[in-house]
Amino acid sequence: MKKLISLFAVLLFASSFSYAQESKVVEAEFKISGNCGMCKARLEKVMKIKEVKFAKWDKTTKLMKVAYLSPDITVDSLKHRAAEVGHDTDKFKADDAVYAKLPKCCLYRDNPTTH
Ligand SMILES: [Cu+2]
Repeated sequence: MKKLISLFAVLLFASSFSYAQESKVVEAEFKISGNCGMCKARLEKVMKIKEVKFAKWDKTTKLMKVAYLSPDITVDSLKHRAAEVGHDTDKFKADDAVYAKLPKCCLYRDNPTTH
């Protein structure tokens, strides 16, 4: 019985903790390397998850503007998503193999352009 009560106490504590961390939409802006409209489409597509309410990347400034649910996800997790499809960020670099498979116009490391 004692064990059961302490189990309940733990559960109660855990649930009150999750109540305290209510999700809210926060905005952020961060740089992602890229070149063109195809990069834009790729980057905005990879940000399309339910925790992201808004995502827009500017090919001239290279800035990604997002509105996302915090603390459900983090900016770092979004930077990671960008790196996974071949785009470098300050935090995560894309795999060379993934980068090499990008269309020629998107190869921002070798030929930075904005067209
Ligand atoms: Cu591109």
